[in-house]
Amino acid sequence: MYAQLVETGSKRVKTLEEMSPEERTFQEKVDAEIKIEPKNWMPDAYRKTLVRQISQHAHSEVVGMLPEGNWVTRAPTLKRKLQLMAKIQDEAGHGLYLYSAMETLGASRDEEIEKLHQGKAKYSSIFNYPTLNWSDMGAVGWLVDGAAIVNQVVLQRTSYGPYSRAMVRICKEESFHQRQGYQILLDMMREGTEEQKAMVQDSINRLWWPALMMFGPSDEDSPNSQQSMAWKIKRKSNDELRQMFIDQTVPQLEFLGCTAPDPDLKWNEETGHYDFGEIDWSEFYEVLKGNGPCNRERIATRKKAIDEGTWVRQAAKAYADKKQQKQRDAA
Ligand code: FAQ
Repeated sequence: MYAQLVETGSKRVKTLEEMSPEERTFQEKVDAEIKIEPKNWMPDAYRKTLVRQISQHAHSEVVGMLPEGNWVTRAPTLKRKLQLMAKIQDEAGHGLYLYSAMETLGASRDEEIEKLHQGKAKYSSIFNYPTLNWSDMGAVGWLVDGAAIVNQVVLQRTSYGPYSRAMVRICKEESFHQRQGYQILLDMMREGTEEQKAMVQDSINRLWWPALMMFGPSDEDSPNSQQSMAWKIKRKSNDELRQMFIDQTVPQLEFLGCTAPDPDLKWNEETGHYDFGEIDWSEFYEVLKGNGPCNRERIATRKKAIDEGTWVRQAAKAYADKKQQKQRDAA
């Protein structure tokens, strides 16, 4: 079906017959699973969609460091502290790969970051929730990185070459993140006090639904999905990925000895999947509008980091310019 569709610049998709020769060649290439590379011709709307998605993804990685950064100074042991610091540094690296992949499309990193600071660019809704206790570090690793992996494993096959290649390395690192998170929770459930076990359940109660929202609106309410699937930017729909995540996570939840805050969650023998309750989409859209528990704090923190780092960037640039001038003088 998707081989028959191509972009129009609006949310509508058109058939192969409606396309210009350039658009048709592009779509045939995508359908043949040939990667699109930066210098190849591409429809403007394909480029825009990728800049939007990759910049949002990069912003998510960078803003995503903040809820975890909150716990570095309070990690319970040296080993946990080192693991958490390594994980947070990995997220910074993911942000950098992704901004670089976005720049191959001709977009400006500074401009996209400025849009984030002005509240014009989105980042994953999940990072607008607070991290209130140590077991949240476990739940973030297990649920948030777990959800991110389900989405990103599929993105390794996305049609744009630089994005797909960035995903390969990112997925490897996210797997370590997910395991270290799960291990934190397992240790607390196996060796912890009753209070610590209750803490784990509390983290799951708070982060379960926001983790499910990471996959985006239901397919029928997702304005970008149809076109993004036609271009093979997205390879599976929001609802398909959400279901995959639930199916793989519930057995892990049971192994922990915990429960989900969803009375409707149950195995369905007929479909071979877990049924689950209705997501509170009004909460999701409120968070997207900037009204989540931590939206303002997250953006203020990112702005402060950029402002306070200005002198470092200026000094590094002045040094690089000087060095280049010296090389030119010597030549
Ligand atoms: N939060 O039409 P759709 C991580 C927006 S990385 C905020 O379905 P699309 C690692 C969407 O952008 C997590 N906004 O959109 C980590 C669109 O906005 P528009 C990030 C959301 O793009 C772990 C509008 O709603 N991962 O966690 C969300 O086709 C731990 C309509 O939605 C990625 O970004 C949301 N949850 O599908 C780091 C993966 N959902 O058009 C630190 C790449 C939707 O107004 C610590 N992205 N929106 O600009 C994707 O796969 C897709 O962009 C989706 C959304 C699936 C997120």
